[in-house]
Amino acid sequence: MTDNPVLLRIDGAVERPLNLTYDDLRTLPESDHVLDVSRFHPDRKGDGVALEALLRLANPAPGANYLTLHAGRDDFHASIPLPPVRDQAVVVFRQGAQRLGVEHGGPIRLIIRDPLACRTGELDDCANVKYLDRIELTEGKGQDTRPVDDAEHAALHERQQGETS
Ligand SMILES: Nc1nc2c(c(=O)[nH]1)N[C@H]1C(S)=C(S)[C@@H](COP(=O)(O)O)O[C@H]1N2
Ligand SMILES: [Mo]
Repeated sequence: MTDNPVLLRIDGAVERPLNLTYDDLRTLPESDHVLDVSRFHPDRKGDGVALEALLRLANPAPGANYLTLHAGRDDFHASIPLPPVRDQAVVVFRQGAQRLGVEHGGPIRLIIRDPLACRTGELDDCANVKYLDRIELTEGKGQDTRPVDDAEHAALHERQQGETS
């Protein structure tokens, strides 16, 4: 199954952990799909599914109140409160009929429809995690490696040079 690997795992405080492949995402009901995230963010590309649709399948435990977004590729992690992000986030995985390229943060990227500016709150642009491979539900805040000050933030963006900025 090398051409259809697991791209995204949803685990932690959920009733039903999920291991999602490209085809699993692609074949979700049409009403779960969110087309063309450039409508929310002019510089960002792709089509996805509503985070809420995946959470509905995984069924978070009653006490789960944070969601930690993990990117193994560059060891980047953001932990954000669940209630405000639930109906705001889109899990982007394709661009039309193509898989989402790494230059757009693929194979999976989270996009918050209306993020705050960087480091102004929990649901900021820095939480739009690229190369997302795991969403972990927790009781209380989890791992978060987002930059905490201007210098760290500038250094991070410098390291990401060559990607979309
Ligand atoms: N995996 C991963 N996702 C990430 C980052 C990162 O360094 N690694 N940087 C974050 C930050 S600080 C910002 S502001 C946005 C930048 O997204 P862009 O490259 O599409 O502009 O991605 C966020 N997602
Ligand atoms: Mo950022």
